[in-house]
Formats: sequence, C-alpha cells, structure tokens
Amino acid sequence: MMNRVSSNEIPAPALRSTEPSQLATELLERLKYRIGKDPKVAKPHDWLTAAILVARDRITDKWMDSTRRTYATGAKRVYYLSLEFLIGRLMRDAMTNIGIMDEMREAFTSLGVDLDVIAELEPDAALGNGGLGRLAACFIESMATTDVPAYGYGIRYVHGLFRQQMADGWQVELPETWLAHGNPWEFERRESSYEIGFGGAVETLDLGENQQRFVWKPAERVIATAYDTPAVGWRAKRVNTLRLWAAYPIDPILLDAFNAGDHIGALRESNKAESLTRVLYPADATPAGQELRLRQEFFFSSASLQDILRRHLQQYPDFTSLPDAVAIQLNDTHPAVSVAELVRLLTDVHGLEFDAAWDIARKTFAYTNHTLLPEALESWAVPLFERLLPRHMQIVYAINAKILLEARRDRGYDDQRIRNISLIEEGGERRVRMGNLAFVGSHSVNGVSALHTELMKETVFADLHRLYPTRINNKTNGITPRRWLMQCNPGLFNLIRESIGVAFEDDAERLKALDVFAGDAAFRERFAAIKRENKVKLAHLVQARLGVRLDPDAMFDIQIKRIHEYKRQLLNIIEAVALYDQIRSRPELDWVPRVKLFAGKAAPSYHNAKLIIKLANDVARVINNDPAVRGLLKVVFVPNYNVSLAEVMVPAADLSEQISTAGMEASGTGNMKFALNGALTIGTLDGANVEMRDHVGADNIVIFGMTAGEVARVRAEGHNPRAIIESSPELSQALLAISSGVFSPDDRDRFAGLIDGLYNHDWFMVAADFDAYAQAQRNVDRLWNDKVSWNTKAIHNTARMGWFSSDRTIRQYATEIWGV
Ligand code: B1N
Repeated sequence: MMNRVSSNEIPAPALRSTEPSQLATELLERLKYRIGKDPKVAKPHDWLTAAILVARDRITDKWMDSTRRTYATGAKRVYYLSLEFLIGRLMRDAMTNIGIMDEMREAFTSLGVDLDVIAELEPDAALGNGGLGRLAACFIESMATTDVPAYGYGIRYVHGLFRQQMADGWQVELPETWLAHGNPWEFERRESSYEIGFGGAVETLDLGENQQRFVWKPAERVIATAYDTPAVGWRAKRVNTLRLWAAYPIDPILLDAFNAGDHIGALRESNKAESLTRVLYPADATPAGQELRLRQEFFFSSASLQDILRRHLQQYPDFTSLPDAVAIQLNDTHPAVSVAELVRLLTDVHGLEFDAAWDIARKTFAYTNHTLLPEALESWAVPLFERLLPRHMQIVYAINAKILLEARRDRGYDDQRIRNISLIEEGGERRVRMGNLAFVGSHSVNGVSALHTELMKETVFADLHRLYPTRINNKTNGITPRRWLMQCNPGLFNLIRESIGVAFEDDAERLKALDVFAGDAAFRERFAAIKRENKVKLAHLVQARLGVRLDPDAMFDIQIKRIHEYKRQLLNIIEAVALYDQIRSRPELDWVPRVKLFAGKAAPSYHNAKLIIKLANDVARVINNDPAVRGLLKVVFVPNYNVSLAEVMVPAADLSEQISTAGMEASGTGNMKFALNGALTIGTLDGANVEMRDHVGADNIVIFGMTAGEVARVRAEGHNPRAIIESSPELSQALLAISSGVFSPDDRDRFAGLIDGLYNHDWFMVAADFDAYAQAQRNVDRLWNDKVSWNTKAIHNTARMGWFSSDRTIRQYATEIWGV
C-alpha cells in the first residue's frame, strides 16, 4: 500500500545515499562479508574487489529495472555479436556513469586508502585486438547511454590479448591473465547453458510428399555457459548486459578411464572443451585461419542464437515475430556462421520451412564490414567447414543455389558475376566466403566510414551491390566521450564544464560552444596548461618504465595502434631518420624539439611488423644517445600498448599520426580520440580522417599524400618506386642509413629486406608518399612555432569533434538499421 521503503529493506540505489560516509560503510561491509577480511589485514586487491562490489551492487538494481522495462514495453532487443570486446578497466567508467566517483575517492580517503592507487590494480579486460574490439566496447556503453535495450554477446577468453615485452628491442609475447584475482564484475549463470555440437553427420528423415527433415548428429558436444557483466550507461539511465560464453565439457571427467588408471586420458575431453575459449586469436585485420578459430566462431554464434530464441519464446508464441522483436548485428564476419545456424535452428529444431526460416534470418541480421584488405576477408576451406559443420554446409549450398538462380534468371548475371557473388570460391581449393554469406543473409550491410562504404560498393561487394542496391549503407564509427574525454582527461573536462556548462555531457555536439573560446587568450593559456600537465604525466610514465627523460615542452608526436604495414609506422620512422640527418648536418637551424612516441602490438606471426618494432627501438637507441641532436629529437617505443596506456597517451598528444595508405584503413577510431583531446592530426585522406577534415575544417588538420583513387590507379598501372627514391635525396639517405646498418651495427643486414621492399614494389606507397609527408611535417613545425595559432586549432578540434561520439553512431544504427 505505502509506496515507501520499510526500514529493514535494502533501499534501491537511487534512494541510497552517495554520502562518502555511507560508501565507506558499504566498503567495510563488502570487505568483511564478501571477502572475509578485516580492514587491518586487507590487501590492496581486497580494497579493489570491495570497491567494485559496492559499485556493482548499486548498478544491479538499475539492471533489473532495465530488464523489467524491456519486458513490460515489449521493446525490440538488439543483439551485438562480436568475437572481441576490448573493454579495458571498468571501475572508473562505472563509477563515473553512476555518479559516485568523487564520493568514492573521499570514502577511501576516510579509510586511509588512495582510490587512484587501487584503481591502477584493476586489470584491463583485453578481450580484443584493436579498433574492432574497442568499437564494440564503446557501442556497449553507448547503447546503454542512449537507452537501447541491448545485449553484447562474445567469448570469455581466459587469456586476452598477449602482454608485450621487449627483449633487446624485439617483441616477446607473454600470456595475459586478467582473471588471476577473480573477476568481481561478472555473474556466472549456470542455468543459462547450451549444448554446442561439432562434426558428425546429418540424418535425413523422409516425411513423404517430397518432404524431408534433417537431423544433425554431432560427434562432439560441449557446454556453453554464460557470464554476465552489467554495462551501465551515462547517468545510469539503463544497464544492459554483456554476456560472454565459456566452454565446459559435458562430462568433466571420464570416470571409466579414470578408474582404469588413465588419469590423464580421463581429462582429455575436458581439456579439449575448455581450450575452446582459452585464448583470443592475436590477429588484427588478418585471418586466423585455423580450425580452432572456426570452432570459436560457431561456438559463440550458436550459444547466442539459442539464448536469443529461448528468450523470444518466453514472450511470443512463435518465430514469425522474430524480425520485429529482435535485431542481430554481426560485428564483421566472425559471427557470420550465425546465418546458417539460425536457419538450422528454425528448420531442423523448430520445424519451420526453409523459405520461411531464410526470410526471418534475412530480416533479423545486419552485418558490419570492417576491412577491405583481401587477405583479411574470412573464408574457410570447404572440407574443413563440411567436417566441422556438415549441416551448415548443406544450408550454405541451399542458400547459394537460391541466390545464384535469382541472379542468373531474374537479373541476367553472367558467369563472371555469378563467380563473384557465389558463397563458394571456386578454382583451386574451394572455400566458403563468409563476407558473401553475411551479405546475402542480412537486410543491411554497413561500412564504418563514408570512404570505406563507397569502396565496399566499388570493390569486394560490387556485384552483390548491383544485385541488392539498397543494402549497403554507411555508419561512421564513433567513440564514447565518457571514457575518451571525461575519464581520461579530467583537467580538460573540468575546463570545458566551467566554460560552457554541462549540456555537452549529455550531447557531445554541444562541445561546439567551445569554438568561440578559441579566440580568448586566457582560455587558450588554460587549455595549453592542461595539455602540458597531461604531457608531464606521460613523461613520468616513460621515465619510470623506460628511463628516458622527455621534455614536456617538446612537441609530443604520437602514433599508437596495431603495427601493420598499411598503417605505415615505417613511414614515420623513416621520417625520423631523415630529420635526424638534417639536424646533424645543420645543427645551427631553429629545429622544433620533438618527441616521436610509438606503441602497438604486432601479430606474433607477422614478420615485418615485428621487424618494424625492432627498427623503432634501434633508431630510438641511436638518436636518444647522440649528443649532436641535443635532445631536439627523441624517439620512444612504449611497450605493451593497451586501453589503459591509451588513456594516458591520448590526452598528452600534440600531434596525432593517422598516416595509413589511402583506401586501406576502414575508419580508424584513435584518430577521433586524439582530436577530441585537442591534438592536431597529420593524416592521409583515409577512413574517417576524411570526415574529420569536414568537421574540424581543412585549416585545423594537416592532410598530405596520395588519395585512395591515386593509390588504386598507381597500383593498377604499376609504378617505379626506385626512381621515386632516387629523386629524393632525403629519402635515399635515410633508407641507405637504415639498410646499411647504421642503427643495427650488431647485424648490419637486419633491415635490408624491409627496405628492399620499398625499392622493389612499395605496395603501401611509403616511398611514393615520403616527400609529401616530410613536407607536411615541416608545415607542422611552422604551426608549432606560432603557439596562438596552434592552440586555436587544437581548441577547434575539441569543439568540433562531438559528432564522432558513439552515441551518434548508435542512434543511426538504431533508427536506420535496427528499427528501435
Ligand atoms: O576495425 C575498426 C576500424 O576503425 C579499423 O580501421 C579497422 O582496421 C578495424 C580480423 C579485424 N578491421 N578488421 C579488423 C580484427 C580482428 C580480426 O581477427 C579483422 N579490425 C578492423 C573499427 O571499425
């Protein structure tokens, strides 16, 4: 009757006070009753666990509210299927979003503990490689923020992305163990478990009248068990669920074998099952073509779909309503086998006709493409696919027959076009093309920047685009401004608040109001002072980790991302060498002091990428120890790049390097993080850089180099990189120095092969773009010397980057693809 909380009930968190004294009480309570420790003997990790439990409990009531609200309103649910979620730390994010950050810090102070020290102990959840996984993490946060009822589905890898160590300048990979101290964020859901099959055979049951039923009898089965993590949005409007699957054996131990004395054999099945979700494949924009990868993809796709269908049947009588109640977004082709699995579940398990199931699938799925690199487009050898997923192979053939018939009969496609759109790559080894499967099985296919989307239409999907001309659409990537401004750059965040008020906290495009402050000298000074403080912080980190002293008044020029030839870290390093030459030969000139910082991981099997890391370290050693450069140039490679390191490096950048070969970086999202935090970009007209130029204005970004069209033309017509190199004395000299062993006296030929590649084919246009890049860098130097102008441009960048909020991206997905 009385709608009031009685005194012996636990008040809902909204009603619970956020007074530091109340939070301190809760911390002590968690410490005692959940961890079993007295504050006197509590270790820092115990305090971390207590802090997370206090935050998590406050989130949990909101979480249940959100779930109830979704049921009650019958709202459409969005499922984001992704093999990667590169989350990083969660505690600061969660506390900021529920609005208890400052109070928590005070509560900890009252207990004699420093929250900032404790927060550093939280391991990064590194369940992703790079941009694709980080985008999924930003989307999870933005879907909660924009009140979209959503679930993220992925894999609970025991080992996330490897830890990178340097041994004599070479990358060494070490296992990452984020679960070593347990994971207080997650809830294990034993009741949400599904069987996942592999291999075996398909039985055909003849039902008469030309009717057949197919029953897949898998040879192997494992159990998928759910682990849920709450995902809280800004101001805790909504809390969604990130559901990650772990694999377990059906029989944890084979008792017969054990009793017969075969103690190892008794655990073989168990080990095999658990190895499925043990480790994240460390390949970024490259295929990880092993069988275990296909097993991971099918495992999490099948578990997620079974979960989605079960939930649907709790609320609806059958599956005809599925496309109205459910939207499933495929994050790249990694979950594309879902298309066949949904058709199988609907027909073989739930008894629908093939055509009805196919129609439902197409209306339910949407697919995001993240790369055009031909070597990165996933495909599976037919014999492997057939052996592991025999029923899905049949379904792929059935879909293919349908599509090819339509194309040939209704649209007059010739043999060449038929070959291009087929789900099966013929000629040589036959392979299942996962991109084509995802394309035909979806009602929407999107790219991640305007340029990338246009190139999708012109290249890999040209013939499918002609067949389905309205299917391809663009959704330019975004980043969450909570993590990438509010949390990582509190100095700038507070200055902005003080200047334009708090409206931008709920609508990043309101940052525009900052634009006029670019003309205010006092504001510029404060903006610059905050940048300098962030640089001091990074300098401390570099000093502590590498023993290299950095001058915070030098320009911090930063390139951080996965190491890949197309991203052209090599171009940046060669330019550093050329600059080094110039400083040494003309020391009397007025050189701008610069620190070139690099960080990023290489795929363990990517030879050239690892060599590029070694080159960066070799060049750094020589330059940093040469008294002739008088500290005017420093080069630093910071090991073990991850989300938490990015949170320190991004706010400290003056210059952001976004220099991929035009046409090759689908979008980039690091580019957005830097510009939002007031760095100027030096970049090519690639990915989202193009749209960033449109938003910040051509005067506030430094663009150089060949366009995507020019790159395509040169590649088609062939070019002569040797002639280009020989006509550029600066470039020739730098390449000669590197290839002749100036930076590798212990192994003079170490880089000869790498440099030969530039002379002989220069696929990534490093030589072709060098002069334009070097010239652009000297323009950057000139801008730097005019501090008023530099700071003005930096402020314009921050003010005009609001559009790149992932809230905007998610709203576009919601209205234009998901219909929510
Ligand atoms: O996805 C990001 C984009 O901003 C980047 O430009 C793009 O390179 C990145 C296989 C990938 N594309 N493809 C991958 C990752 C892991 C893997 O196993 C491919 N990552 C991207 C977000 O749209």
